[in-house]
Amino acid sequence: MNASSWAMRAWLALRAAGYEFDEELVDIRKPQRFGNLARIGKLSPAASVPVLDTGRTVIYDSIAIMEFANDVCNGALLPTDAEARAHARSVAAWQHAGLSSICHRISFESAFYPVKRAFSPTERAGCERLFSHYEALLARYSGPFLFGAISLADFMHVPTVIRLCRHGADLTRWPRARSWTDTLLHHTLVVEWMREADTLAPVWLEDYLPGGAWPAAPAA
Ligand SMILES: N[C@@H](CCC(=O)N[C@@H](CS)C(=O)NCC(=O)O)C(=O)O
Repeated sequence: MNASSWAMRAWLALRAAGYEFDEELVDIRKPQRFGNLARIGKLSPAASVPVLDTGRTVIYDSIAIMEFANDVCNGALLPTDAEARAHARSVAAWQHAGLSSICHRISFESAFYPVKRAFSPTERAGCERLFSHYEALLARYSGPFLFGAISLADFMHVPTVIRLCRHGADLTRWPRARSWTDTLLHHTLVVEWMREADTLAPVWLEDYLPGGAWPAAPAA
């Protein structure tokens, strides 16, 4: 729960859809990661988490699980207008297909570190690009979520918001995005996940600090 942003996204969408499922936590810390993912590989060709087994079908990618969540609640998690829906899917796909390269060393795992480092200039520029985009979406669709009502696009971006906000991202220039991040971070499902994730031992990633030295990190 403090290591897989993909699992969190799928979980948020399924819970928001009211889909009932049993959870099985998979420990993806090394070295047990390899054996545990090999076990997942027996039911899913991707051998990754998250994976949803409906009893009839194994759905093994977060975006497919999220689309399934939207389907089981009759499309309530995407806009009704076809163009807005395609736009929301673009925002979700952007995250899924590569947005994690923005501030990639500020990983989801690092959101749970007791000491945070400051953003580098490149990371600060990445945050600006991202928050300007959120601000524009919130202006276009009038908030309070990216496409008006809460949608898969918001759930897809929750872990990114968490990792950047927990590193003290300054949102003063983007008031709509600031209020959106506040709303998201206080969403009952996000609070439920984070409450448990915050109790777990942090998963240290060596590339968090330049040179990999830990824990002598400067406070952010
Ligand atoms: N595209 C996949 C990515 C899932 C993914 O990368 N999960 C990681 C854990 S956060 C994993 O299980 N990786 C397997 C591995 O490293 O072999 C999805 O969206 O579900």
